[in-house]
Amino acid sequence: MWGNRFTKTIWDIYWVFTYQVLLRYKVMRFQFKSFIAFTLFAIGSNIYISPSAQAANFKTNFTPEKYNSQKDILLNSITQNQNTFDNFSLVQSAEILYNTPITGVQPGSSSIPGPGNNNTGSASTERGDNATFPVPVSGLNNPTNNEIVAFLSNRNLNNLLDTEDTGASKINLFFDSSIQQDNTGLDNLFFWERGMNSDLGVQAIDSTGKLLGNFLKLSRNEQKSAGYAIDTTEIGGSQQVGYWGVNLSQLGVDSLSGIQVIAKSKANGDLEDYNGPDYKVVARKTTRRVPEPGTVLGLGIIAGTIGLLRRRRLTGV
Ligand SMILES: [Ca+2]
Ligand SMILES: [Ca+2]
Ligand SMILES: [Ca+2]
Ligand SMILES: [Ca+2]
Repeated sequence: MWGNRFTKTIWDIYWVFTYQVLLRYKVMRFQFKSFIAFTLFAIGSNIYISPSAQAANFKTNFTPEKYNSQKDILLNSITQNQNTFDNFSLVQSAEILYNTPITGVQPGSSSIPGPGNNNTGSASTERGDNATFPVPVSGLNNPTNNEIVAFLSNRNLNNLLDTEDTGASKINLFFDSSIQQDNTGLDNLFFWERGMNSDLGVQAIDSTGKLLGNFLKLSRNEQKSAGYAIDTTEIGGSQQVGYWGVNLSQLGVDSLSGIQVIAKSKANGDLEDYNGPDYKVVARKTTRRVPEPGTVLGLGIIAGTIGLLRRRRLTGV
């Protein structure tokens, strides 16, 4: 956090300096050297002062408390650092960029355990065995963008995406509002993964799907128990669900419109096996943006400098 503010201030000063240099360039060329030096310093501060990226704990508050792993488990709120909040942005649209296709479907094939079980493909829509569902699960059909949205745009933690162990996928998920960094110290993105046995790649995207910031691998080893288990259609028993909390600083961005979620697989030519992540994700809605001290300081410097330059021009100094 401190690094962000410091960097912002450095950049504010940098722009003021640039403005001054451009004004004076013709008469004071020697300043160009210090301009270059300060440019390098500003770039350096941006590169070397990176915010800390430590995974934080949170508690999933759900209904009913005495849940049934095959039925609806509704996300009520999240508690983190003694703050409980329920203002979530949910997935509003999706774009499948890649999803290993389902193959070898024959009469009698099924996506559920038992004879004829077909485990090909990658991400599919999934639900608890007796959970409600917005549309039927994709099963042995490749899922559509709209089906993915249907399963991720509600608070039912027993509506999710299931990825086959050797499947690979790359899907853009857009939230219903822009997610901004703020100074609450709370995470911005909250993921749950069935089985606590898979990894998930994440990167921020803008409203056009353009990649922003840095790629982040959420590791199965960093998952903590979310306090419930689910038994869904493609598995024969209940599995514990784990969670990850992600702050925008871990993704190297101040805001995002969505995320690209990535499952890697050696069968797809990737260097790693993510072991088919089975996940749900929500974002914390940004309700207010409080100016950070660094920004206020930086804006003050800009205003002061512009005022000074104006006065100098007026008085002919
Ligand atoms: Ca499947
Ligand atoms: Ca899993
Ligand atoms: Ca089942
Ligand atoms: Ca899986």
